[in-house]
Amino acid sequence: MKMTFRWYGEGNDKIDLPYIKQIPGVEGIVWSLHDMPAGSLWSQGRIDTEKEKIEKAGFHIEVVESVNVHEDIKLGLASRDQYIDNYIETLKRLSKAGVKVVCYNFMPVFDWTRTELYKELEDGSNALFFEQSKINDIEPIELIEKLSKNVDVTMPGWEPERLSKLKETFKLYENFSAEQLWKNLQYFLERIIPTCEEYDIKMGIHPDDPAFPIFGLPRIIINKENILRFLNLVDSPYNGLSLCCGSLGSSNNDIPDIIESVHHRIHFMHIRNVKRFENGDFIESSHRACDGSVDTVKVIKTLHKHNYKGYVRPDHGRHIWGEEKWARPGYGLYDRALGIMYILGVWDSLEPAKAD
Ligand code: DNO
Repeated sequence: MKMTFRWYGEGNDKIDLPYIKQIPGVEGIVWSLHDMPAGSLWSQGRIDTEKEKIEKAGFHIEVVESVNVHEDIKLGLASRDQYIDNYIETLKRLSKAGVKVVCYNFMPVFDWTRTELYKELEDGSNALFFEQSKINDIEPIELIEKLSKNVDVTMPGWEPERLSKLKETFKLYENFSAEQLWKNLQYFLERIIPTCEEYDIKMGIHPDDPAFPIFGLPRIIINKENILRFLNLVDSPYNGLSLCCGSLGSSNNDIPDIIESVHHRIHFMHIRNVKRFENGDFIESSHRACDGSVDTVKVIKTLHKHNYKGYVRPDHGRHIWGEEKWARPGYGLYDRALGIMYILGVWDSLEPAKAD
């Protein structure tokens, strides 16, 4: 496996690349042009500047997370083709720059959703938290306003252009079924995958987070059955997965079992842990298997068993040692660095012993 670390870019992430360089084993930066609205065409100049910056710091740029999918594509509106054309051209440009894997999601309206960003844990750290009862009686915009009060960065899925149209977007999703979403996903894949094959760029869909419907919106990349259905929509190795243990772990999924079935189509792994409670709430925990509901050791063992050669990154975790004062919610430096050491520790223990 190839270890990577997600970085939000200069001026948009308080963690500096030289600090990331000090984490053992990190070879690549997972990046994006975070200011590009979904559906826009990325300029080759911007891509190349980012590439230069990251490579100069000693990392590869082979994984992009995310190239966001325009809402009209998810909704299947007539205007979708122009956005798909832009998507295809962006993929070609990324491939020319050396990108190998693109992570994206197909969640209506929102990206990942939580009800609290800094829930205190017993050990004095804090973490992202999802409280089922809170989601049931709050309007989406109210939730975002409440959460963004103490956050001075734009969070994925909460981009101003998305939020300004939230009401209209929700209207478009009225009476919109999961089957329609499947159909629109298939249309999108049938259009982009031939380019991916030609330009050798692998697509990895990210599961829905949380992995169940919220605010009455359908969510489809949520369990093994649906993941298998997804892979058959276009049966090409280029149509693959960014398998996120935390997202799938937010509901009762057997992730090692999913990996057993689909390891050959996983291009990117997000290895992290969440602790699920009986009432449907969940909280991000340390990466350690015994701290959460995901058996991260078994996840790593299963990948190792199948000689997984794809990309991996740690994810979320807690905010520790006071870093919530400056780090992006869910994207601190310390717990993700500890997560990497845990993942590599388990992985290395499975490798042949060092010769004396
Ligand atoms: C959450 C992330 C997601 C992910 C997107 C992929 O922390 O894993 O925001 O980047 O869903 O498009």
